[in-house]
Order: sequence, then C-alpha cells, then structure tokens
Amino acid sequence: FPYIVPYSNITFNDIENFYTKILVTKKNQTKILRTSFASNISFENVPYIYINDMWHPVGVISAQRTAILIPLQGRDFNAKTFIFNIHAFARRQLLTYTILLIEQVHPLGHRFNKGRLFNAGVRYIQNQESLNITCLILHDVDLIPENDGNFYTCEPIHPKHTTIRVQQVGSKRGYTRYYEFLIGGVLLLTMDLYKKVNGFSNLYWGWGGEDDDLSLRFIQRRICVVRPSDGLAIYAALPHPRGQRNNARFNLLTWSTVRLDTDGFAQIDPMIRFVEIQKRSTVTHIKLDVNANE
Ligand code: BGN
Repeated sequence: FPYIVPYSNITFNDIENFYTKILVTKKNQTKILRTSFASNISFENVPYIYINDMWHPVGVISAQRTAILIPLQGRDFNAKTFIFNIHAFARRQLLTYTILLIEQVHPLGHRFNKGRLFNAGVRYIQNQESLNITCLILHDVDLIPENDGNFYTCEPIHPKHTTIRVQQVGSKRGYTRYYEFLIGGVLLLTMDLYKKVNGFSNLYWGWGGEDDDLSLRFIQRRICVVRPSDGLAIYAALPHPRGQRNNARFNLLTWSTVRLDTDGFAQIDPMIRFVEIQKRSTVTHIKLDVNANE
C-alpha cells in the first residue's frame, strides 16, 4: 500500500539547503561543497507519495511519466550524491518519476558497456507495463543539474540534450562547453524516439563514442536534437577516477549508420541477464550481466 517517506515532510528551505550543498564522498572522505545554484523559478512545496514504483506529487497530475536511467559500474560514491540531489530536483519540477540504477556487475573486471545498460534499462521499463513511462531521461551518474529552469520534460518529436555547460565541482576553471554534435551526459527522449533509432549500439566497450554513435543514428533518421538555453543547461560534475578508454571507438563510429537496424535495442535480449532487481523507494537498482551467451 502507498506510503510516504520522510522526504514528503521536508520544507522548501530544507530542499534548497540540500541542493546548494553537494556531498562528495570518495572512499572515506566526505566533503561538503557549494554549487552555483541560481534558481529564480518559484514552486510550491508539494508532498510526494510512492505508489507502484513511481513517485507522484499529491494532488497534481504531471504531464509525463518519467524514468531517470543511470548506468554505472562501481561509483557508489557518485550514485549516492546523485540520487540525493535528483530527488529534490524532480520534486521541485513536480515530476511523476522513478529512478533506475542500471549497474554492470558481470562479467567482473570487464569494461563498461553503457549502450547495453541503457538498452537493458529501457527493456525493463517496457516490460513493466504498469509504469507506463512516456519520458526517458538518460543520465550520467556524475552530473547534477544546477538550474530548476532546465525542465526534465520530453519533447514529442525531438530528443533534448541538456548538458551544454559543465563545471567540475571544486575546480576554478569555470564551465566547459562541448562540441555541437555531443548528446552525451543527459539526454531526454520519448520511448518512440528511442525505438525509432533502435536505441544504442551494443558494441562499445569502455569509455567514449557510444553517445556519438547515437547522435549519428538521429542524423540518419533525420531527427533533430534540441537544447535549452545556455543559462539553464548548467551542471556540476562530481569527481571520479577515469574509466578505461575504448580504442576501437573511431572504427566503430565509421560504420555506425550501416549497423543501425541490426545492432541496438531490438538485439539486446540475448546479450543480457538480470542478476538482481532491488526495489527501494528511493531507487530501483538493477544489476546486470551484460555479456551473457558470448
Ligand atoms: C568525446 C567522446 C564522447 C564523450 C565526450 C565528452 C569519443 C569519440 C571520438 C570521435 N567521443 O570525445 O563519448 O561523451 O567526449 O566527454 O571519444
């Protein structure tokens, strides 16, 4: 039966306090740092209720039913900070939402395959029909949105890329801007759009390129990506050690569009095995073997 967790009792000020401080926990260290939180968007302090694996604002009907998908391998220290901050952010925007941690736990020591994790996460959502998700948010675990005007809503015919400017927490170098083509970091899109491009390629092992591959898929299907304005699309990046690079990424990208229909979401099932699904009110933690039957 539905129950309300302590979050629903906290006030606007509490949430804002949480938000202006980012907890960085790396191994045994815990630091509290301030971000450049600069919201001028007003909102009400609406209580939230957890029903059938989704968080709902009480007395409000959200326009969309949103799933926030976070692929990861290890990096628990980032995940905790992320979850803590993203709940408050989603509630200030009155979203009806669920958060899925999609973790690669097997094979052990194998390089990260973010594409497979996203494809698996979307398959899980599709199989849970009662969730009835209309908006997918593909989110890096180390990025915290800093402006409430950066709306986490899906556009009907355009994917939305929201990580335009990113600032390392604790760094004095200011915001970094990436290249026009980039869609990595945070991407919002409908289930229909995800299927239209056959999701992500399953072939990228290690850091880099899988997002550029998805970008090429959109171009091939003549789908334009939109972005919020510069001032709104700002993020704080949490510190973490570097992942192993994928040296095959340039070759893979060369032939990306040729593989669109035969390498992606439609082909994911035999490659994955759900090792464990842990449901908590704060997060559904899906643990995966991403190299099954290979
Ligand atoms: C790029 C990576 C992206 C990554 C961004 C931001 C590649 C492919 C080279 C053609 N792309 O360089 O995957 O999201 O940096 O860090 O490595």
